[in-house]
Amino acid sequence: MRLAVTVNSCLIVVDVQRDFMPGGALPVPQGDSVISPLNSLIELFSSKGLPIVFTRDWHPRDHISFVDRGGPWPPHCVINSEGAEFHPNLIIPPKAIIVSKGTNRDREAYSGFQGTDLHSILLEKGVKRLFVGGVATEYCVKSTVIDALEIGFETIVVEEAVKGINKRDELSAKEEMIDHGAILVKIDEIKL
Ligand code: VGL
Ligand code: ZN
Repeated sequence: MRLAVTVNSCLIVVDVQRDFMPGGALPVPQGDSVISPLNSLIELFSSKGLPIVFTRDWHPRDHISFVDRGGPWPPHCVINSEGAEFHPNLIIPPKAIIVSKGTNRDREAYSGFQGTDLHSILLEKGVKRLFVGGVATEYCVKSTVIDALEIGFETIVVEEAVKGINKRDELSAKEEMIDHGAILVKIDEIKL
């Protein structure tokens, strides 16, 4: 399947932050493998003047998802910490749109749409088609993709640009996204 980057396309880069990369607080094994394909997409969208959204996990230090509050995760992506920074090799163009999520101490937010302005930002820009990459496939990527599909965006997941924490969960997440209407493509299937 060949898919075009149309004038109403937007690239969504999910949570490519230090804490989700090898050596971070909540690492995705080989999570940094997404950076090079993402940078290619970022340069492509940039050169076409198309919008690029970078979501980031952005938690208060006493966030509900952290183990000390009975949540499943070690502390990660604490607001303004080094671990919350985008990976240093990720290209962040000057016009990048940054969307912070999980900012409410009492609410978990895996999806980039949850408790953010992402939907209205995309509407305002006339976006119809989303290309998505980032981490983790079975958490924030999956939730963002399913929310996007439920809103009605055409949603394309770029295989080389996503990575999961756990192989089996990643596989079922991909099936779940496809069941909701997502299109999975390899990066060289994207028509320039
Ligand atoms: C994520 C676990 C906890 C993610 C965020 O970005 O997929 N996973 N917080
Ligand atoms: Zn988190």
